[in-house]
Amino acid sequence: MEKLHDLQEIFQARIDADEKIEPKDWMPDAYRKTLIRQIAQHAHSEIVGMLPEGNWISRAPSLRRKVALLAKVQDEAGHGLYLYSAAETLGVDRETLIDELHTGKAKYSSIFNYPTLSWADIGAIGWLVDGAAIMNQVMLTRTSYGPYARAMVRICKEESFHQRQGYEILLTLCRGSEAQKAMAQDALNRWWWPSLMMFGPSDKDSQHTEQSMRWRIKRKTNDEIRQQFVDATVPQAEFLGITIPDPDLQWNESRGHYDFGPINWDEFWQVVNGNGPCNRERIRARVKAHEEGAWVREAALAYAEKRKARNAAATKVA
Ligand code: FAQ
Repeated sequence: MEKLHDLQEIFQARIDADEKIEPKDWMPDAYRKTLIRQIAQHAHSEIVGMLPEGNWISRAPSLRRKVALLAKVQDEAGHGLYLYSAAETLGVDRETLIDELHTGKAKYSSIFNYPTLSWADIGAIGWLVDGAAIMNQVMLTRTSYGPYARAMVRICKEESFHQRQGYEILLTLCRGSEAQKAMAQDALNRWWWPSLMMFGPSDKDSQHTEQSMRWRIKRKTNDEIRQQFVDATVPQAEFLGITIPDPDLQWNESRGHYDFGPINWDEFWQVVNGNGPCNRERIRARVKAHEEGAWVREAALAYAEKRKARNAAATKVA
């Protein structure tokens, strides 16, 4: 018992000294569990996040837009792969994680349960959703678990390209005809509040924040990053010339931040618990893709087995 207590003290001292924790290091079970939960949720979000945008690849308005969107969607698949790999270093296997997604046991970001109704939505996702993801993920490049922190560095660089391609789509629409500007405004109206929800419940209702901050898995609270996002995004909306759909939004001189209106937490929990506009459709699409890709996994595994056998035979001969 005493030994466990010592290990925990040493572990916390390493965290407090900003050392990275690596896969073979001792770590408390709850730290491991929290990381698996968060990294898996993050990986699932990247993979499910391909669906709303994938919906527009064949309808992109020009070849240039199509190439950029294709590259972005492929990047999200790559992010999912780095993150599943980071989760695997904690002793969980990928099949289990994917199974938990497909059976509704695992969560993924609420934002991907909203539909993409117009081309402007692709701009809004890049600008707002990738913008929100970056705010959160820049903090995670300094998270205490080494493999997660390192995956985040590359992911952030790619997300930053995504954010710019989204903003540029909206800038083009907002400098275009009245109808194009109206499309951009409509996209902002629909994506603004769900984007603020991405940061998770407010600090007073967040179950995990306090402990995750102590372990330096999280470096900022949900409300802190949400505020940072609002402060950075309001001037960008002003530059576009479109209006954030919040009558309570105003600069607060004494706080040095924008005040904003109340978030509809009932909607958030409905979406998180499987009752958003597209939850069922998203999981159905993922399960279908997994089933249809079974032959690829089988072929890859068979090839790996064959190579292993060939290498073993060659070693024997030598
Ligand atoms: N949606 O106590 P907290 C992206 C759950 S990546 C669904 O505050 P925590 C890239 C939470 O899991 C977007 N569930 O939890 C891209 C917990 O439930 P549990 C994803 C949510 O972990 C762009 C419960 O509520 N990014 O977008 C959400 O300390 C474009 C209580 O919450 C990440 O995952 C939500 N929004 O803080 C891809 C970043 N919020 O597990 C394609 C890594 C909370 O106890 C296109 N994750 N919940 O059953 C994190 O930083 C954290 O996990 C938070 C939540 C901040 C999301």
